[in-house]
Amino acid sequence: MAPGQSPLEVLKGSSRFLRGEIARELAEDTDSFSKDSVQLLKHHGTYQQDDRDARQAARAEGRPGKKFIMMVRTRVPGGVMTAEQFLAELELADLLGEGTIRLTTRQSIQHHGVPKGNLRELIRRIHQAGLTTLAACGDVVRNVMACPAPFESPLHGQVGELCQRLAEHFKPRTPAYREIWLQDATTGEKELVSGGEADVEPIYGSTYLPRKFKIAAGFCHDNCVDLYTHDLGFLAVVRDESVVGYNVVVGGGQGVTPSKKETFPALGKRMAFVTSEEAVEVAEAVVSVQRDHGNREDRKLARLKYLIHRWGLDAFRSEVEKRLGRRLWGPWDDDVFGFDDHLGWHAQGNGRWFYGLNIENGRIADRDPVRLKSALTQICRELAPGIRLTSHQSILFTDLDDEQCQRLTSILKSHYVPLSESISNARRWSMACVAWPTCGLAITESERALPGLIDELEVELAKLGLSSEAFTIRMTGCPNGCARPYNSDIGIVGKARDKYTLLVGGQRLGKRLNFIHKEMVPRDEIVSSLVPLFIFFKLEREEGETFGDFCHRQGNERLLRFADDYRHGRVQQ
Ligand code: SRM
Ligand code: SF4
Repeated sequence: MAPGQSPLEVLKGSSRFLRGEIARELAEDTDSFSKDSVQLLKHHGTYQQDDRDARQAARAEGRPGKKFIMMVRTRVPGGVMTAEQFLAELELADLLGEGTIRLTTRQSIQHHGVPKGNLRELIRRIHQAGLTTLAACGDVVRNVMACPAPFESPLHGQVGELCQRLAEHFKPRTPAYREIWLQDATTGEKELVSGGEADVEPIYGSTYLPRKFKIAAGFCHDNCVDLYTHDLGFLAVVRDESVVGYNVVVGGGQGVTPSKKETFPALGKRMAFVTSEEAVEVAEAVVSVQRDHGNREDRKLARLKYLIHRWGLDAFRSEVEKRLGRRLWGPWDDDVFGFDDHLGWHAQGNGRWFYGLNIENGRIADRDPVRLKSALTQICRELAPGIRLTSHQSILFTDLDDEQCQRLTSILKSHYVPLSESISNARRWSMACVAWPTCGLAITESERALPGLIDELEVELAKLGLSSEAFTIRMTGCPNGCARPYNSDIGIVGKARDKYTLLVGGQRLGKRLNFIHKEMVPRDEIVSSLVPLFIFFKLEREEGETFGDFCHRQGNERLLRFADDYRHGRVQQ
């Protein structure tokens, strides 16, 4: 191990391809894992957390200590699943988790509150359902995203197929996963043994990547995967209803560490055009440059965006070309120009229909009176539709015939689930990350706070006659950016206890970063801070201008000045 490498690099390198002491600690009758195992476990798709509500309550009663729980993430490439698989996840939540599941911003599924003693059984059963948690987290290529819309079109077929090829190509090869989680169940062996498959990671090597790595494939007319926020994006170039190749976009990322000045959110840069046949080979070349040159000393500066920032795009592309042994074409002019959340009813093009149901912040639970989990369970059991998860934490039910369409609506209604077409635009286009109480990095509430803020905002927008405006609101409990708040029309980012940074000026299209409007806004002043901006928008917008575009055109100085005038009664409406 070269000097100056971070302790995690040493740990990965000596872990025997992610085995470490996980198997031994799993067999122990304890409620938690050692620090080293916690790090390695991420690559197996699970995080050790502690229930921060329970910790606070215990402290209040003078009982220090943590209530350890595990989060388990299933990776679902392109969000494509069967009803049977989805049903399995729902049932496992009751059996081995805390009774809810959560759809993520990357088309995956999370269980929370899993006791250590249930972990192995949960992962084993997820595998039995034909799914996996391997590489859902950790320093590897994470869940590969693609537009989930099931249209019967060659375009969607081609992009979906690339997504699956990429996911398969970058899947870790370590036998550790099978040994630790599956082996005794599948072979009857009592002891967890190593061996069998060879210990080889052809792409990753023994230290895997310097950091997480995110890939998406999407369309110009529909950037629903938020392509510019990824380390690597494949933007389909379409001619005559067929994908002729992809513009390759590199170096996007959202996370920021305020205490580390060198960190920043970045949009990906357009690097090259590749044919469909070349795409996986080029992806491997890009990943290998990051593997060999990404920062392994400081994890806060280890994402691909920092390597590209350090080298410049030209030097980065040259290194990729060197590995490919040929020059790459420059990107074509094609770029994103549309965005679809796929909610509501759509004809698939084969006589069937799909319905996109908005799941507020991705949480699937039964909460009086809305029995969402029961409704989805019944839909899967009775109608067995195809399932697709969206990058907006929502779900599509696919392949429905006319009769099933009616039945689906009636099941949702009888469980008091709000239909996508009945919710406000503000709610429909919003996302919040998990944050409190499970996320150990959360500074503020997010998932539990956003619904209430939207309630308030809906009232204000209705008063202004702006309810039909469509803009993205994305909230996170810390600056890591898990709900992608830095390119949305409105970003609300946890900064200090119950205080948020308010950002504006991004766009639904996802091709522009927003800017900080105000720092340290208390939660109960977020909506009142937005109201003057919406009034300004109403008074001075140009025809067809969106809220984000308006804020961008005005700039923060003018926004602040107007807000000040409004507060001092100097604005006539
Ligand atoms: Fe994330 C860490 C949840 C998408 C940037 N993210 C975490 C952890 C695991 C906290 C931790 O490290 O202890 C969170 C677990 C919370 C919990 O209790 O479940 C967490 N991230 C999530 C999810 C579940 C948010 C959601 O509400 O859906 C998303 C799971 C995606 C998936 O299925 O794979 C999720 N995270 C994202 C995204 C959005 C995306 O990928 O499209 C980002 C911004 C894009 C990016 O990566 O730049 C994101 N998460 C981070 C970061 C900052 C990374 C950085 O480069 O600085 C962290 C912290 C870290 O890695 O050290 C983080
Ligand atoms: Fe946790 Fe921060 Fe990610 Fe929210 S943005 S889930 S608080 S790491």
